[in-house]
Amino acid sequence: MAVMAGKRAFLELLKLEGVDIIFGNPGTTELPLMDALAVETKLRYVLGLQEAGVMAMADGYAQAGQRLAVTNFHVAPGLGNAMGMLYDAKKAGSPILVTAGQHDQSFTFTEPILWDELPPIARPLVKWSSEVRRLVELPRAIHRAAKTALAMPTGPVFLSLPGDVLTSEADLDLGAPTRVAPRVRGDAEAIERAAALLLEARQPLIMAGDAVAQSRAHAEIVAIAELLGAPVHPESVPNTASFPTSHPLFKGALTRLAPAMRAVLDQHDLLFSVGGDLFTMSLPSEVDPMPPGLTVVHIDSDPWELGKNYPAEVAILGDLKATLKDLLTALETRMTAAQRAAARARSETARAAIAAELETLKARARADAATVPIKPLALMHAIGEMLPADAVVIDESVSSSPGLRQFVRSDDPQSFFGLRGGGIGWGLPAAIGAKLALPDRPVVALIGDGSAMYTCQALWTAAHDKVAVVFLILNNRSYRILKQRTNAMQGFAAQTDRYVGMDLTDPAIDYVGLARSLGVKSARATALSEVDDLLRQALAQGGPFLIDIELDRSYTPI
Ligand SMILES: Cc1ncc(C[n+]2csc(CCOP(=O)(O)OP(=O)(O)O)c2C)c(N)n1
Ligand SMILES: [Mg+2]
Repeated sequence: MAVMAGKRAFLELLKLEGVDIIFGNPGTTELPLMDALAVETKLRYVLGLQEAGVMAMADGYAQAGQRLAVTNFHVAPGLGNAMGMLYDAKKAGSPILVTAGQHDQSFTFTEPILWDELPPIARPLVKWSSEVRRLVELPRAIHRAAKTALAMPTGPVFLSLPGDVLTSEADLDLGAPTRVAPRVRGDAEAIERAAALLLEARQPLIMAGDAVAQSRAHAEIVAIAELLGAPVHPESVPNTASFPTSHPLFKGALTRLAPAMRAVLDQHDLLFSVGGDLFTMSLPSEVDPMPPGLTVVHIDSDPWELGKNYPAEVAILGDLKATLKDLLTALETRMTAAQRAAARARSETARAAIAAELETLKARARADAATVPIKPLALMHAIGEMLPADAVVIDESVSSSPGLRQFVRSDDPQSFFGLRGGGIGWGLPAAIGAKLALPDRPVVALIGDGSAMYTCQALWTAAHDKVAVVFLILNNRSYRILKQRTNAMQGFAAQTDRYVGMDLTDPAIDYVGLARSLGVKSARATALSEVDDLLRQALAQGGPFLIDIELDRSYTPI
């Protein structure tokens, strides 16, 4: 026990929980904390100039580092600004302790400026939302929050910190962290049933979800895919490297539109979802993506996802790595010689089909390699050729994404992070967080021009904190995806060629000037050869760098 002020106790508790960065944007209610930070040597405060960017930086840090991230915001408006990116963090299951300062409790009943109840604002998007009312509760609150954020399924939590809790003093026992041991093995009997079904299937398909990368289960899922001779798609909104993309059974991204998904699934008699969400789609459709009678086997670390939309013949709750290991043993034990032979033949057919598809895609990309303005597919191919093997890609490429997963190697679990929630503006700051978590790896962010503008203030943080991310702005001077989708409606916009609210022109945004004004070096590329030169230069020079890539604007056909 020691007499301590709340502001110091908060920092000590975070350090006990292994935290080394607070991402924040301060106001008067956070001033006690900022005062404590003035004499703090181990915890770093990373300032973001708008809370949405702060939240996404923390998200990138939490996901890439697979560790607890902490944010600190200023009362209701600060938390409000962060909510869109908190939604993305929730969908990605990012372990983040979100905190916000609150007015002194003696003062709140008068409804001071900036005041509102905070826990109800955060509550829909977090696993636990509360307010610390007395300093003596602070240790328990912080430890509970950290444990909860990191326990499976991981996700953000929220604590409101009234000013008087931070300024008062008390004799405190700081307690100690708890970590829930994560390697929970799935039900043994269910694993046997799953193995039997997988071995009976003639055309199994594996859908690899984010939980694979989060549980570091690459070796296990690869062994199972190879044993079954099954092709592997990432889940429909993939935000991690859930399967090594250079593996010959990796079939590339699925389209998030129901008819396309159905066309893929119609070719299979069993869907094995390995931590994959069935399904996150973009638009409603008359067509159900799930063929009737398709057998579903699903393993997930999140019970909510099991049988959420479609019944699973076998549903297993467990850590992916631990459970897949057991499943692999069950498969190997049960597999007959005839099943092995069938799997080998299936594997050869699948590998040949995937290689042919990849070759066709590459040929299309190569054919456009010299075209100006740059075609997105040609750009993705070129980026795939240029990136160093240890690169970490942050993906918010929106309509420019086709080909990305096939062309860009992301073979290890920390090599790729994409937008899970769909709230754009995530990628630019998330890349800064990812680089802070993985300082020894090159981090390259692929960001749509529209998306970049939601959180472009984060460029200043990259400059200020010398975070060497390479930002590639995929600049088609439009919300191209919205044009594509409006055009597909075949309504007035398609007839008149007028797309209201989707052109980022008059004036065109000067991303090079924008980056420079925020202290980030930058240059424009209009041909692939320039992208190549600039990317090499950017990766070599050791600080943040933005390349504004002028892309083809055409949006038809979808
Ligand atoms: C926070 C938020 N606001 C609005 C949208 C709707 N929206 C989805 S994609 C998009 C445009 C993206 O433009 P850009 O980043 O330039 O990518 P492009 O479509 O041109 O490839 C918009 C506005 C969203 N998803 N999230
Ligand atoms: Mg755009």
